[in-house]
This record gives sequence, C-alpha cells and structure tokens, in this order.
Amino acid sequence: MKRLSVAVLALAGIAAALPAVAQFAKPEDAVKYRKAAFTVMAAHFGRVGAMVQGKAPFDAAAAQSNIEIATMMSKLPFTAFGPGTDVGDTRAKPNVWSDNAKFVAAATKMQDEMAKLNTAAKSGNLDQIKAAFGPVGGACKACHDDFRKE
Ligand code: ASC
Repeated sequence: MKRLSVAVLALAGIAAALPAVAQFAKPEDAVKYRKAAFTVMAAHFGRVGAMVQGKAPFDAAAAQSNIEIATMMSKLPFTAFGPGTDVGDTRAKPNVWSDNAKFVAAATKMQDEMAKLNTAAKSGNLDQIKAAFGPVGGACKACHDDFRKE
C-alpha cells in the first residue's frame, strides 16, 4: 500500500512537471479543449455584452457571475497552444507558434482586461462595467486580427 502511494505521488509529480502540451493525449484534444474554453468564455462574456448594449436588462448579480466564469475561462485556452497543436480543425495561424511571445502578450492583455472587468462587475455598477467591457472586446479582437484565420 505504502509503495503504491509512493508510486502514485511520483507519477503525480512527473505529470505536474510536464509541459502543458503533454497534458493532452493528442494534439486534436488540445484543439478541442481550447475551442471549448473560448466558446464558454464568449457565451458568458456575451451575456454581459447584451446588458452593456442595453439589449438585456441589467442584472448586477448575473453580470458578476457571468464575468466570474469568463475570467476563469480566460485562463484556460493558452496552455492548449503547445508545440505540435497547429493541426486539425483550427483557425489558429502559424504565427501563434512562430511569433509566440507576441501571441502570449496578446493573450495576457485579454486576461488582464478581463480581470479588470471582473473587479468592475463586483462593484455592481453598470457604468463601471461598461467602461471595463470595451477594452476586453478590444483585446479579443486584436488577438483574432493577428492570430486567427477568417
Ligand atoms: C465577443 C466574442 C468575441 C469578442 C470579439 C470582440 O463577445 O465572442 O470573440 O467579443 O468579437 O471584437
């Protein structure tokens, strides 16, 4: 029993030390994962977008929980752009990998703006949410323009 626990702990340690890409069995799994994370992020960000644009009634609690989820999701996709995941059903352009520092900077910008929107959403103040919402959309768009095929 003790030996088994040691083996399990050793394996867990190795798994934690592996690069993120190795957490996916196949490159296609990484592609699916990152697309799923973007899809969920966009759904929850979009619900707040509807409030910001006056297309849905403002509901402070709903805005807060939607942006909390979007903020969590914003942290997920980028571990799934590892080497070798430029294959299959993806619109990611080759410069995601060839100009990776710029891609990481664009991703980080989005995460930072999303975190600010999350702070604004916690205030429950629509004007603060409106002010913080645009820069997030801008960061999404900037990265799409540079790194996503049409
Ligand atoms: C969204 C969404 C995006 C961004 C982008 C901003 O709500 O799904 O991908 O905003 O359209 O330009």
